[in-house]
Amino acid sequence: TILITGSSGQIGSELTTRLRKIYGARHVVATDIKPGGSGLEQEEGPFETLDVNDQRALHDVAGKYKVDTIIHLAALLSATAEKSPLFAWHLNMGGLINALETAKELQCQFFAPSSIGVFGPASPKDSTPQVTVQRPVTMYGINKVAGELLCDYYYARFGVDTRGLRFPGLISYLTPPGGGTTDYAVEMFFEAVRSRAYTSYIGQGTFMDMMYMPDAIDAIIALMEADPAKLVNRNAYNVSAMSFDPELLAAEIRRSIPDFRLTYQVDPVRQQIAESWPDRLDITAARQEWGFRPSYTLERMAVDMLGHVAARLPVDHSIIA
Ligand code: VAH
Repeated sequence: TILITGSSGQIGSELTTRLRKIYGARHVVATDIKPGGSGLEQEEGPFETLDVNDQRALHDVAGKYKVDTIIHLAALLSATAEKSPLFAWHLNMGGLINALETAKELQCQFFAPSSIGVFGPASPKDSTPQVTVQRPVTMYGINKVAGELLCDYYYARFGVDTRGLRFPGLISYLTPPGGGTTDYAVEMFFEAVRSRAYTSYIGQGTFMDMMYMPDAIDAIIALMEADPAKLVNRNAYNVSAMSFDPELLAAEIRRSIPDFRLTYQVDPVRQQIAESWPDRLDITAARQEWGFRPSYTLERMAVDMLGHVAARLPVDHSIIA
């Protein structure tokens, strides 16, 4: 049985649905601090309201369902964490250590996402290596570097089978991202369909790694099912499917919505975060150690995204060429 924390978040809501399809709804326990679940789950399954900072509650829920796998997604993302750094430290680090302690006590396999946010200005920007300088300048990045080291420690010291992925910006049509820096890419798709115009808070020429949510979900499953003997970099693998700036994304959207207009109103805080991150990751280790291969390119993602967004928004669908 799998326990997911943060199951109503951007990754959690799609991962819960997918895992219930694969392993059976009753084998996937969704938990979130928000009561009642995301409402997106197609298959009903167990849900528990859970604050990951309450270790006793976390341990009790995990024991109640006899879980053997913990997927710990509950956290604050980069922009939100910069607004409340102390709260972010306590939630991101307190939640993680509680989840790791529970995994240790119940001998669970463990997954926690890391991020391109672990890299900072001193890291190589292009083809950022799997192993390189990690001196992030954001509270979120600090949390993710500490998180990677903690997960490696629980593996080396206590034998907890911890695995992680350094996610790029994730793009999905089901659940809006919550408080990230890469969220502009998701917003651009929705605004393109809604109003055929978008004002980007990230500046022209600011490249970041990105990936479509289906590829992110596939990567989590592939990593968790990978042969442990082959895993060297465990916490956490560079993964990415594409790299673009607002201009490139807008050009792709214009293939379907020719009169789409992009303007800029740069948000200095999120622009500074974005500029501290890599432009393009090297994903060799993930490919070599567990066969990571994303299937959505920017072109293919844009067509799929626009189709789904149009289907969800009350607009006349003829605007999609
Ligand atoms: C964020 N979407 O923007 C998250 C992610 C790499 C970006 O960590 O904070």
